[in-house]
Amino acid sequence: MKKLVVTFIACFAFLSMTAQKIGPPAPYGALPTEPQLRWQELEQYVLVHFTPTTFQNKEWGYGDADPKIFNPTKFDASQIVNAAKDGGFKGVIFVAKHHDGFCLWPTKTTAYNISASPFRDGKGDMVKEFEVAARKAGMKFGLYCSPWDRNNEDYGKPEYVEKYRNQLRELYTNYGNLFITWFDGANGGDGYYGGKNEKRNIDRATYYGWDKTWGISRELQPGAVIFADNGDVRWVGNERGFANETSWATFTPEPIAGKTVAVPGETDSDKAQGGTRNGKYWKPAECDVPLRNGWFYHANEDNNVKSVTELFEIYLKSVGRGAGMDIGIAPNTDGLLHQNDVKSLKDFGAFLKKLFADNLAQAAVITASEVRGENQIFYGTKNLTDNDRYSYWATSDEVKKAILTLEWHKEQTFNIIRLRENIKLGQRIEKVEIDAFIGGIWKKVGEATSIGANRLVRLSNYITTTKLRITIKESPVCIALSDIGVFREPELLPLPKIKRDKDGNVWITTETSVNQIRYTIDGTEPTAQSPIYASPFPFLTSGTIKAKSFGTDMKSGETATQSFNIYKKDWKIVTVSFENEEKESALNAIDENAETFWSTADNTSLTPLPQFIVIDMGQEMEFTTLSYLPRHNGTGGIVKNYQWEISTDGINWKTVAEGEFANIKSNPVEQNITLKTSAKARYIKFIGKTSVDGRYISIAEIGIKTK
Ligand code: FUL
Repeated sequence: MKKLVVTFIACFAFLSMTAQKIGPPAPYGALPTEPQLRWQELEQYVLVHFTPTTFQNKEWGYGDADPKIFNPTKFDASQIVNAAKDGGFKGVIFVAKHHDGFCLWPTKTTAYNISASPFRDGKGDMVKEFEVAARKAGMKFGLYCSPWDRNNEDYGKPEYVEKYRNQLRELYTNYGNLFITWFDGANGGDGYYGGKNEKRNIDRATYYGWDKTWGISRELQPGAVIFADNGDVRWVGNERGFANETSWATFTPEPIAGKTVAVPGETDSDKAQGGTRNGKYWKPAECDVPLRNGWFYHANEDNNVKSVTELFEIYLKSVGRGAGMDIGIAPNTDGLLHQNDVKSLKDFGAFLKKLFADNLAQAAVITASEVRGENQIFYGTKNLTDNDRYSYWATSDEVKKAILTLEWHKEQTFNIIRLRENIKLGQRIEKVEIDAFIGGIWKKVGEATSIGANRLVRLSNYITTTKLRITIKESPVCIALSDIGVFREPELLPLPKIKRDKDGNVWITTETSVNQIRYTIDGTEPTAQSPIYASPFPFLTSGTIKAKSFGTDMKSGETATQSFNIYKKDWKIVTVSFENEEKESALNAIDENAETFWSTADNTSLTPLPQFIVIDMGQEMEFTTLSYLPRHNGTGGIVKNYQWEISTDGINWKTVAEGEFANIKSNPVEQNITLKTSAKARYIKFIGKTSVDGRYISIAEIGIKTK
């Protein structure tokens, strides 16, 4: 026995010496910093929005809210943080100040802060409460402090930048180690500004002196990554939560249209979705998306909380593409997360846990077509399943193509393959192909590009096999792969899709067939007693339809929810301020089709703003909500400042609502404006006063709701 141990040690020493001779592969391209490595390991975190804006039921506060309205009497940071933890999220970013300028900690920089509110009798510090709750839950903590401040009288002047930097100093000094300092890109525009109520434009590239401002984070929080349009972690360029199918962690920022150089605070968001192969910097993407439609809590979105199916799609298109998944959660006016949000997070967390509980690759015999220097200990395939992101299987310098084969002694069923590179050596692999041995032959079942820190390939079906093959088709340098995972996704009954056609009939369908679909039309949860969906049915009013799949065992799937405006069959366009080249196109605004839109720009002309559309609803209607659905393919013409007028005779008009659709450019969801009291009218007029691109307006749909 002793002899055996000695021989083993001798062999190990020999192999180690050989390994030293061979040495690790040379790093390739831009490399992550230590804080970036820690960030890549985190994968999932939440972003909490909670300010007086919540109490105003808005998405962007104007900066004029009375601090007295901020009184969340049941506030419990742990309830919120623990709900996120249950969802599998490992970090919490708290919005310490949003665009409304209200500071959620007792800052010395402005009186517009939590001390002026009734919360904890003016002695509260919500940033601290979130920090304590996060640390208690074993989660990382980060802070967002909005550069844009619609309350501050000095906004636009150098004095404000000084104040802002002092806010950052306070935040980065008093709340422990942060994993991220978050800088959003919405900047400048109209606001309260100490009572001036005016528009203040700044040059987002130069005004904040980003180098110096970010320098505060570097100095006081050296372990944090900076998130910004062009930070250590880049904004993915949309608020849907999706990175491109091919999304490189490396990125060379490009100047935005009209500029010649790329600067720290801004970048071309279209390019950010895919990154840059061999980009100059390691700047992985963060995909931020709210759990509901908006970043702030709105009671009318209680039914619009994303389901596990929707969250998992986001997960696959963010974490599964080497990016971060940053989900927005929003406490209600009590200061708690609504039960629907808590449930969806909990179900999602349980789903992920189940999915990743058993890595089938660990039970496989894995062989590689080549191992660097034949050194199995340092570079062998064992390193692929040891749960260490930085131990790795490598090939010799000249070997840039290779094959890994996984073999089980009995059949396995799975549909998700995970690959990770040792990113300390850069993002190396160009492309892989995945084959399974089915019916005696190798069949291609998947492929992937941009592997990097984490790549999930979801196969189109579950596969049952004893052999799986991963072929590294292309790499500019030798391979350094750290992980392979093979998983079976827990089966969920398909989430129904609820649609209404142009005749007002509702269709409920599922992608794969199910035993039954049951539904409700009053906003309540469908149960085994609810009506069975058999064929399309008319639904001409406004309201919410919910549907669920049921299996043969009568176990149910997730609830699908769809809210509808009043049906518009008898609606007509009375007049428009601009007749598009295609005259009929104004009808696109009332055709129940979210894909088509009316716009006041065509190939020949572009008329100045404001622009309007007048609609005859065919008869007098009573309603409480007016809705505008922006186009979602492109941002051209999306309305920012709006005005709604109504009339009973089409001659005398009354303005019932005007304001701004906040954050509509990044998050173009349906905008529902609820009136203080219900209104009666036959004619409605929608005026687009300004648009996000300032040139014309476009409308996918206009609608009304009775409740
Ligand atoms: C954006 C902001 O304008 C939104 O209100 C929200 O805070 C989102 C996370 O970032 O830039």
